[in-house]
Amino acid sequence: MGTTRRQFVAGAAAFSGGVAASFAGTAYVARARDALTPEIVAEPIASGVKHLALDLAERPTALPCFNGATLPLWTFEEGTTFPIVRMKLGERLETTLVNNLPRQGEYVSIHWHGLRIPNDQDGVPFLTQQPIEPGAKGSYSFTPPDTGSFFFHTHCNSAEHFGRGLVAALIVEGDEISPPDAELVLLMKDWRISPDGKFLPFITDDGAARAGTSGTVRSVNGVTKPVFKVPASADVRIRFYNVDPVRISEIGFETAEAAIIAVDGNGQPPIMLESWRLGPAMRVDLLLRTPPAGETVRLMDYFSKVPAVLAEFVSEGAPRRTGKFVPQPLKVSKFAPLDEASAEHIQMDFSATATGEAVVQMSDATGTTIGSLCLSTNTFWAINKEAWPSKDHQNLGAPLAVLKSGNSYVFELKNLTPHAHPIHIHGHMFEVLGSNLRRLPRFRADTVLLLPKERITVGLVAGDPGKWMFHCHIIEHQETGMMGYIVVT
Ligand SMILES: [Cu+2]
Repeated sequence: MGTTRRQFVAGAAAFSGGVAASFAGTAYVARARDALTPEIVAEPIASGVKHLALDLAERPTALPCFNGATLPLWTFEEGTTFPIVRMKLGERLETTLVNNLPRQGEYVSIHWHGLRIPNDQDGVPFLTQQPIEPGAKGSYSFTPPDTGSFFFHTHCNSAEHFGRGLVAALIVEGDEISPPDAELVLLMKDWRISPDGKFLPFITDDGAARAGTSGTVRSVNGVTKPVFKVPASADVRIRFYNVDPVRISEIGFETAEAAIIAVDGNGQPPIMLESWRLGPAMRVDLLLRTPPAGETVRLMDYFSKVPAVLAEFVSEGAPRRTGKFVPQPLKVSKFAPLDEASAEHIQMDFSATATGEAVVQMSDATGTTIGSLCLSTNTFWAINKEAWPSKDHQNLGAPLAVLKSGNSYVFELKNLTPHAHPIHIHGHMFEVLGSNLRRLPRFRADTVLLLPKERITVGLVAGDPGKWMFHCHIIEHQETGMMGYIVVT
């Protein structure tokens, strides 16, 4: 034998489909796709209609992580804090929505994060639809073209909406070649709660002008360090979501073997997991080989100075699998191939505004004035020197770029700030091509974490015509200027 596969991959300078990489100090190995497991494209597995009725309202809720307090959450339905909506590839999603939020002027619209759906269903107030006012109803109808772990949220006053829990998973099934032994959906979200059990302000100038205003209580599925029972010696699929508006995490298991099988819903040649960074809105699907019965595995967040336990998994029952862990890849979605040779290059600079710089200089920042009308009065951030919204809803300003549907583009995302920014594009998936700071595997994503001072190139083939938002998903950054739109004609 001599050389193990892992050593071979790690030692190869360039290896088709995979690279040995260092992820900002944390080594991981990206495996090349096994020649025996070619990519299989996911095809529709069902037809018909999936109905979803959303009733956005304030619902006093005592989550386990609230330590006995009951907080006025805003949720999509009675009885469930984070709905997990499942549908099958090929089904049409028909959503009805009623806005019963308790505040006058609290407009809503639903954005279906990561889904390549027609622009008029994308759920951006004023840009793709009129917002739905309190007491009013709305509807959405589309057939998701891709399988994967997606989610939905509102797109106006989002820092407060995320802060009050208004977020839900949308899972499009049909990507499994063979089913795992079990599946878990984990939604990581912090809460901003005072010691006496009240919500703290969801936005602060001080936070918005820096890395964001952090939560005070951590949770996964509303529980601090939840413990999950899993089958022993089994392959368990974990759909991990970072739905916090602020937190950047770097997840990994302390002991067990696991592989990344999808990023932002996109099936990937499995990458053995050492750790993986997720900014707000980013998702990763993992396949975990659980230990023998009676043993526990801990999912950690290594990003914080002191690694934090996110969740524990306790194995039980008869072993499901023997032999070494060979992660089964997922089926993949169809994408028009990126033509890098002909691609037009477009620069996107992410920077602070003069106001943002000034706030950072202030030591005693006061409360803020982010309105619920989807406009902010403070602009701390800009893309290509334009802060959103520059004027008002009737005058959106120029698009950041005008693309032609079907043509290939390479964006150079340049972070001129000392903070990380998870950059999200609506209605498309980027192909991450490279970074000036680190070696990355090539993968598809709808949200790319741009580290301080980093330059990342991403490719995309322009999709459906329309106005597509392009913004940082640290919600306070988005709401204080780091947002714009791209026109596809
Ligand atoms: Cu940002």
